[in-house]
Amino acid sequence: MPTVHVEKDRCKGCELCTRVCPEQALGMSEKINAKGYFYPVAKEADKCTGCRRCVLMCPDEAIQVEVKGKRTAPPEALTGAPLHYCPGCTHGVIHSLIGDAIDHLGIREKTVGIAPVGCSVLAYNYFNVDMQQASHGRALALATGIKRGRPDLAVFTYQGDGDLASIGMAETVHAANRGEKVTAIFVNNAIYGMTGGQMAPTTLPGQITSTTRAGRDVKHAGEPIRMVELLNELQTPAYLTRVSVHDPKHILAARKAIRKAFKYQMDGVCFSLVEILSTCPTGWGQTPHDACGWVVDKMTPYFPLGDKKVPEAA
Ligand SMILES: Cc1ncc(C[n+]2csc(CCOP(=O)(O)OP(=O)(O)O)c2C)c(N)n1
Repeated sequence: MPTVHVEKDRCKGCELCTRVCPEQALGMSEKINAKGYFYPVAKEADKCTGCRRCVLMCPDEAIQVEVKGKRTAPPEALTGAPLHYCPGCTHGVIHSLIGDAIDHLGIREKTVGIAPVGCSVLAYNYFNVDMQQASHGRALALATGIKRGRPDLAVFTYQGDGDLASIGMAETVHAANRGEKVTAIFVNNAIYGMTGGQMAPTTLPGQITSTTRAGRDVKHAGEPIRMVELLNELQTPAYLTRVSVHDPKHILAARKAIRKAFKYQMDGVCFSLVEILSTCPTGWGQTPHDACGWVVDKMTPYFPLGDKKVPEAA
């Protein structure tokens, strides 16, 4: 019978695991953990089929599943340091997917990541690869220098929408236009998370933020920027795709896209940008579960999922 292992003190009680369990095998604890959160317990353990949806959905690497003596494990390309993100924030899911891609391609020893300024400013603590810290918006300029100096390395940037699409817009467009052979992981949560939930270039029309109390007014603030579509206008070959991590099925699709993006780079094929729709339950003022629903209902109509550009060599 499959066994669910919960590292209870890593859990922040977001309940995303219990929500995605198709058998309702998981429930929440009666007691709190060392951080003060309720954590998942296998209340109906015999119902678990070992599907691993809870493992995929956990943003804190707090759950592993064992089936026939084989236990899932967090990627080696992650350090295992507890993540500082808010409960239910899907930055952690995206970290796991990048770690998975690095492990999958066996490139841990030659990968360099660039941490941004934003909620993921501490990403250098979480990836078990060489990391650099760029000033706000400059990650792709730094990535360009590293990759040109050492073309044998796998270089990726990890950037929020404020970082990549606002202050770093020029760096992004020019790195893509030059066809730098690096991988940009673009986390679109439609808000400036770190600084208190202000409007970002990707904030949706009518979306309430701390600086748009009556909702984004496109007459004054313009329409949200669709980065994948904007970069698709460039002639340079690239891999441009948009994915989401609001449920296990989409997490698997995102995993595929991130693996591909790193593979294109290692094959010297092209610049790649994977835009990932991500939640900000704190900034949006929603529960983690509702935030995942908001991605589907509000974000995906404006930011359609799927490949926008795939290189010919692919
Ligand atoms: C040059 C500069 N300008 C502004 C800031 C303030 N600042 C820090 S993070 C941030 C926005 C981060 O938002 P985003 O990139 O969307 O990432 P998130 O926090 O949502 O993950 C801003 C404006 C800064 N640190 N440096």
